[in-house]
Amino acid sequence: MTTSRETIRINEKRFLEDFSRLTRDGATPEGGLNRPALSEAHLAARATFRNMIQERGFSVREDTAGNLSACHTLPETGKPVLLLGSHLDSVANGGRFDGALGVAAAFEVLQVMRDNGADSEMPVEVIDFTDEEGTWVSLLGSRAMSGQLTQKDLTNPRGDPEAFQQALERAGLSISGLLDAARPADSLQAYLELHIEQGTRLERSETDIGVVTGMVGIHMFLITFLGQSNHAGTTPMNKRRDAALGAAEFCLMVQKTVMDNYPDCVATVGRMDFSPGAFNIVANRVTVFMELRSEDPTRAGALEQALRETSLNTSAKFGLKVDFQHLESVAERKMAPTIVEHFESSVDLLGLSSRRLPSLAGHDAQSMATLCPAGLIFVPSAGGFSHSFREYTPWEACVEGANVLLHTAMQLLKPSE
Ligand code: HGY
Ligand code: MN
Ligand code: MN
Repeated sequence: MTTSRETIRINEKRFLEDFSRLTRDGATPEGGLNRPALSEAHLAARATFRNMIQERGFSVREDTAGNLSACHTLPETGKPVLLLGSHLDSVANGGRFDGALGVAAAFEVLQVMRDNGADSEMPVEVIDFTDEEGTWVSLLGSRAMSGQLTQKDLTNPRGDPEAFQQALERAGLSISGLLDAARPADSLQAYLELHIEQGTRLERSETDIGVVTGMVGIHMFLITFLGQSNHAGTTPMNKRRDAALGAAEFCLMVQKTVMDNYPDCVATVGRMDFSPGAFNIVANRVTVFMELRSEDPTRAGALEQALRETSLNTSAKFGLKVDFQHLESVAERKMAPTIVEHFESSVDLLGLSSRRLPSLAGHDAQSMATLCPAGLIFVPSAGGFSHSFREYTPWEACVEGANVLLHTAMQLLKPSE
């Protein structure tokens, strides 16, 4: 016999309206989002969320890491809080669904629970974490909240400490505030997140929901090739110490090394900075931004070592020097088995299909897993596209995901019999 609780569903119209409102700031003509953390567009999106929180009669909370939340009751009730959320920041020229869907779904869950008479003491908080995408530092806000952020993480953010300081000031934040944002573990009951899969496994297997078992570790490096700048016209080709050649060959070797020997890992060069950076000057300095990912820290370490050796061989070949600097790492994490099971029982209640899978993307749930039981569900990504304006998830799939989030939150909040 279905109880009335089991028939509760999200308000689809309000959910769509809220999602549309949360994806207006920084919208791109192609239909994506361009609001890297602490940019004007991102701060506008936060102001929009803050207004929505106040309009709907919830309390606004912002911690010293800039994490912005809607609280049903202020955390002073002393009860451990059930935290739901994701992130409103995007990558440069990213998609509409990465992060924003999770914040909108969590906000809808908060509202529909209140609509259905959840008592005023219901300790539920909906959060937008700062800089999940690592425009400055990966999972910045959730690592700050979980007390994992160190001074070292903040010394050379993406190689541009000055720009980081300006961004912090723009947002009214500070390094000391970031390092002071940790929450006590006993203040949280659990953390739940809904996110797009950003891959094709769900779509290919025609599965409604992905229940995430864990996330890969992510390791970021700056590899700088150092040569000698010289005239592009008068310097013979065989007399050059051209940093561009070392960087280019290294980039190709990253791909070859992984595909030949580390098929269980991925590695990416997403940016190269040339200096002096002019048509008519042989580059004397090229910085390669490289990251590698693996579920297994030992494999990640072995791949790093292999690429360090490769960088030395490549630089020697072109008469260069090389500096291989570890920038930061996000550790691989497992999700709480109890939360996995709660998600799966919600999937069953809703008559949906699900499969357990690891996440090859990083998520705030990865940080939160060190503080409290954390869980993450995926909804399918059309064609697997993400970090691109092509990112898309059919709306009915978003609604299904939000209902799974809702019923899992209700299970966790249900007073124990
Ligand atoms: O990079 C990632 O895996 C995530 O989208 N921040
Ligand atoms: Mn994301
Ligand atoms: Mn992302």
